[in-house]
Amino acid sequence: MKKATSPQAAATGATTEQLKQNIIKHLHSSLGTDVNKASSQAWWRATCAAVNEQVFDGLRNTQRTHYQQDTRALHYFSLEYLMGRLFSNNLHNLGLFEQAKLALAELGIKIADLEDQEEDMALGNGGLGRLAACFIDSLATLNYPAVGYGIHYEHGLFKQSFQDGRQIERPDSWREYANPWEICRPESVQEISVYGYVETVYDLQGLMKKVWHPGRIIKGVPWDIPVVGYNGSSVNVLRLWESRASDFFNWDVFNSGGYIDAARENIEAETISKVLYPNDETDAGKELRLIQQYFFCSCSLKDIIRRYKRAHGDDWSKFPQQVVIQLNDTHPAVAIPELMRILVDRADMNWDDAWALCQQVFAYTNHTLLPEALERWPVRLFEKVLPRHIEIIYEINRRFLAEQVDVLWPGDHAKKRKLSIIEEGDEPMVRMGHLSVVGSFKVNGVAEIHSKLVQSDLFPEMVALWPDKFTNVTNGVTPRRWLKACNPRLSKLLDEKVGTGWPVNLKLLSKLADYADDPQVQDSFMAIKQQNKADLAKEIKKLTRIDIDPTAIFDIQIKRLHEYKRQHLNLLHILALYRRILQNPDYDMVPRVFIFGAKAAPGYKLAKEIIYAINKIADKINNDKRVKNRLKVVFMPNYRVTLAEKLIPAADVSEQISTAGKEASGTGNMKLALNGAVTVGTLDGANIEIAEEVGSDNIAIFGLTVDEVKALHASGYHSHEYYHNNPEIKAVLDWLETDYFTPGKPGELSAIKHSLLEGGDPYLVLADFESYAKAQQLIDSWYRDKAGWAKKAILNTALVGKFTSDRSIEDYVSKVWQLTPCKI
Ligand code: BZD
Repeated sequence: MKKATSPQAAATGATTEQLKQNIIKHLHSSLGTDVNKASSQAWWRATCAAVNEQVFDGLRNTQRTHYQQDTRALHYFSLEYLMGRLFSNNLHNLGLFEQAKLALAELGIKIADLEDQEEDMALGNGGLGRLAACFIDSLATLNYPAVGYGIHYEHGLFKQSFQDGRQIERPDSWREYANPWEICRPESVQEISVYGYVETVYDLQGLMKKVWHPGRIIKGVPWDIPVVGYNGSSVNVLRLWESRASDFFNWDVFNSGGYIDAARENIEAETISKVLYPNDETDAGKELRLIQQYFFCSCSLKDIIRRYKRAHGDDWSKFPQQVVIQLNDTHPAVAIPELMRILVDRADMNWDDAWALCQQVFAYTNHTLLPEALERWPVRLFEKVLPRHIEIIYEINRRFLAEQVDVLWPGDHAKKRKLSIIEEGDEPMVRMGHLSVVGSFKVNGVAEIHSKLVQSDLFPEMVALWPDKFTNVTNGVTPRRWLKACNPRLSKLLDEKVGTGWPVNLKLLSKLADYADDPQVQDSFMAIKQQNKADLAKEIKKLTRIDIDPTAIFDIQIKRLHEYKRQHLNLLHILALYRRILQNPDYDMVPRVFIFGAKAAPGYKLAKEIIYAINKIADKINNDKRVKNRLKVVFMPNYRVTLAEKLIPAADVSEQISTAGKEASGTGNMKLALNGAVTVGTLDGANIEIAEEVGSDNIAIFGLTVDEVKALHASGYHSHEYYHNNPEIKAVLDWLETDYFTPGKPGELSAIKHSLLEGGDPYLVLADFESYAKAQQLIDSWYRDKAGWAKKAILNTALVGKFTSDRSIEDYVSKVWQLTPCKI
């Protein structure tokens, strides 16, 4: 008998059937294979091609609508976009995931196997790059006209593996066999110049003009990646520039007989977009990095101006109405003098008008207070690479000091020295932060406390000059990727309990709080967590050969490896637990698995030593029978977006333990809480706002506050005192110097102890140890109460609706960008 079908089910059935036909069509016509012999790669590519039919429809519609309505648009300038995989994300956002799963199942293919065919698009280091990816998702979902601009790196962030516990880096080749989501746009190629010299000439009226004679010309080839908004909204574009040798320049050299030289120039030009710098939070200071920054800024500005001129010709008056550019940290700050150059040298605009225009176009987001991460470029290097731009920067600075600084603080030379865009010294430097503040109409930090510190500690005088320029936009994460797609079990429960609107209205999750005491909902919620943990345990076994107990507490710290993030604080506490177990075989603790995921910058020695120590200690603990499974330590290799998507749904405890004042915001903290993990955290970055939302019963806060950190440093911090006064600290640090964890090789793990004692413990690990251990004890006691824990976990998911990147984007729109949504 035929079953009655609802109209909805019938529509789903029709799409499923159509998808099936399209996949087969693409197997034949795009992949040149057929259902009987297609590899998983071929199935994946054919499915991508079928999905792209819809993606490109949306893209065309969006671009046509924006063009016809001549919309004001945001241009997000970022050196990094940490996109991860796009397959399931695009299917979810198009509302096609279930149908695709069914269509493939009917063809005998498991969708999960196809997902694994895709390499991560890892064009970023960490939080800053992932934030850019979340923001472009939200911009498309909220129908804001926006383009993301960046670099089409041939190699993204290195792949990490371990050899005898030490980090090994291998190149990442994410598009070795072509990436199905990107489209090359040869019709929109740009050319940019570097090196050379500047000539001063006078025109017929006797007016002085500067003419830059470049030493080299480089071609920028744009690759477009469609950014699919959720549920039938816009499809925006991420435009990434690839560098090539300019045809024009090559021919010149070629004709003068320099074929080999031409080939070398080719290679040099192509080097620009070859590789992502793997340093987070340190200034690379390398010539190639400056050229990367300039290359993508110049290409992007020319692209924006080309599009503007198509609608407005040479009338620049509407430019600030139509164009806003957000600088993702200072990395693209060279766009400011570049726009000045285009306006003054090329468009013959007078300086004042050009500067007024610039200051209406740029806005700057600061992501760090760490001194070593604040970008500064040697003036010498600027003169060599961008001789005209350094002149422009000098002029911006001269006017700024004369017209702003000297007016507010007449004759105050100390102020001038402090505020100057050029830092004096043996090696004069360009301060990119200063340049960004001076050239922008808004400056924001990324969490309340961080924005306050940007104003009080980093740019207090700039605040005095322009009090309204400074603002806060707390970070957020896209709930489409970080809940709906990565945690389908929890998503289904949420659909049932709060309705299906939550992916675009995350505050709806607060309805779940009504069920926090409901035993049935508690059971369902924790059963889901348990299933996710079982899945992760299998993955861990597959990747590391380590067996873990899926009923233990899963305690997760995932982020770049950095002293200020204090993975070594976590490690010292693990050592303390291990020691307690050895000293007291009956030591009573809820079994816990500590899971790490982190890449260290290849040149960051101590970070690599910390990885090594964690691996060595893990090895010992995991194989020690006396531990009786109370403790396991796992370091997952090659942490990246795709791994985060597997770890986050399975976390019970989220480690957010940076020294107060050091982590600008954090975004992993938001993802973990959203998926029902309880945070152990300091009052730093967005942890503070998470604590405000979830309440003090549902988060374990510990450690010194920002003010206490400052006071301790001011009064003189002596880490030795903590070492001598706390026997547990002393014992675990001394342990590191023995050969207990590295048989026959004493001292192999002593770098950590050394940095904490002789090194002065700059991030106050020892000062926070005791308080941290207490917070962990609290977690242990909370977890013993099953219903109590379930309630905390549920409330974490229910109460973090604030941290959707949709809210961040709406904040930027109202405080900075002033955009109007454009429905497609
Ligand atoms: O930016 C991070 C901060 O450390 C986090 O606190 C914050 O949540 C995120 C997003 O705002 N900063 C970075 O990730 N920085 C880098 O990756 C980086 C990359 C290159 C050069 C300097 C820093």
